[in-house]
Amino acid sequence: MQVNPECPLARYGEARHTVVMDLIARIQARETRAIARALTLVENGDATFLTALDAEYASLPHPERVGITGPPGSGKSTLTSTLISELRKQQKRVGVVAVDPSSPFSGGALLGDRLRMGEHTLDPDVFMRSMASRGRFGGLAIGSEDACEVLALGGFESIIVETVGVGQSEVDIARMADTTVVVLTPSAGDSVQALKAGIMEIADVVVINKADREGAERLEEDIKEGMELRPHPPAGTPMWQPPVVRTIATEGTGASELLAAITSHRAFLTSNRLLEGARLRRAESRLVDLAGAGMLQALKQGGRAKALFQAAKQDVLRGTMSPRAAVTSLLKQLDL
Ligand SMILES: Nc1nc2c(ncn2[C@@H]2O[C@H](COP(=O)(O)OP(=O)(O)OP(=O)(O)O)[C@@H](O)[C@H]2O)c(=O)[nH]1
Ligand SMILES: [Mg+2]
Repeated sequence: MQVNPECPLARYGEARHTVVMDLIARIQARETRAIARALTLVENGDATFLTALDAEYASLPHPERVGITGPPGSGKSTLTSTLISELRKQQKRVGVVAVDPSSPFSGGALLGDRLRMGEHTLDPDVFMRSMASRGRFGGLAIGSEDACEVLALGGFESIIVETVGVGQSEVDIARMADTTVVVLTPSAGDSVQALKAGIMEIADVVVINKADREGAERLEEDIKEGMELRPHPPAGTPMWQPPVVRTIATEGTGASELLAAITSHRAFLTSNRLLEGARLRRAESRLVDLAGAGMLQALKQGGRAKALFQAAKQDVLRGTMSPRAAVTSLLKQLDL
């Protein structure tokens, strides 16, 4: 392949350019191995690949995105597997990314998810991958968003992002989804914790999984009480009342109800023209994330920004400047 010198990839050299362009073409041809390879490159923040992915941005489809979050072990992966079965009944190709903000390595999670989603591993129209945040500037939210773009390029019509609920990270990832499903279980403490963590604020659909266990009734009452405390949207904005769905993921019970709840939330977004607003917020938070990551990289990588950063650190260390004043001065010197 001839390298066009105008192409932003040219600086990475001809061989690398060819490999990456070939990979992009194979993703578009829906080759599973190419998608897997691309997600490894995304995980490692591979600049050549990300530049090539960015070049496809204008033509990327916008598949529906569902976020599934909740406490560790609440049954998110098992539930995802049942949801995949429902989506497959509608002939949709499904891509799943399970992101684990708590662990720097994804090996264990991957193995576990293979077991839980095992029935789909041979289906060429289902792609599943666990991801960790290692080796990236800007962390998990950026990597997960890039992963979703790879899946969109690979022609998946439905994307599910599973995240463990451990704080800000799952709130970040919830912003990436059109519909966020919060999974709770009747085991003691879950609901209180979830309410405290503000997870209920991001829930479009609430699932009470492990409904075969005692306490589902009480949990539902707690959830409904908690929901009343949610902040109201500005007057005139249509209000969505998150449905509460009971499931037994290990048996597939409640899966079709869950998909129905997700579908009706999507219909609500569409009929009230809210999808565009959600995408605008997503674009904004992505720009903020990337600007932050870019800034960090610039400050650490070298050149003038790094020199100014080093000087600022010395000023703070000597006590001649407060950290805030040092940053203000730094931004001013960088014309920002
Ligand atoms: N009794 C019962 N067990 C369930 C149900 N759903 C899932 N489990 C079990 O709960 C355990 C955890 O399930 P996972 O699907 O891995 O949960 P997870 O939320 O994805 O876990 P992490 O990704 O590690 O946070 C497994 O042993 C499942 O078999 C359910 O409805 N009832
Ligand atoms: Mg899981």
